[in-house]
Amino acid sequence: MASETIFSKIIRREVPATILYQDELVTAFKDIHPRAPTHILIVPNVLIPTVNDVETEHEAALGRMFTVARKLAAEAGIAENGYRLIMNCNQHGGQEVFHIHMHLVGGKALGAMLS
Ligand code: IU
Repeated sequence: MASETIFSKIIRREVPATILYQDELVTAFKDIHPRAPTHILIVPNVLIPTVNDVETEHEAALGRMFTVARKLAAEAGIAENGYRLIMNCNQHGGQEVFHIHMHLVGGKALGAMLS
């Protein structure tokens, strides 16, 4: 079984975090080291270490991550100007915490990522 990360403790509210949204499938909280004026992490409550471990049984949580991203982007006032959703996978993708998470980043012009 995969090892828990600090994100499981945040989900269970055992360690402090600024939680912006939580339901039975996902939790969203402010990134502790924001790289933009808005930087939120949206995570499934169940531990999925990397995108390589995603199974069909996770599809409800993965879909909810997008609807929560849309809702939080609107609440943050960044929907119209736009934002970026990022999921890093393993070493080459720059993944540091092995509990999958969607970065919702915005509030400034981010430029082209793949140039
Ligand atoms: P990555 O995609 O695994 O590289 O991103 C991990 C993110 O988790 C990174 O932006 C950290 O700042 C963030 N983070 C956090 O918000 N709270 C924590 O306790 C830890 C990491 I550890």
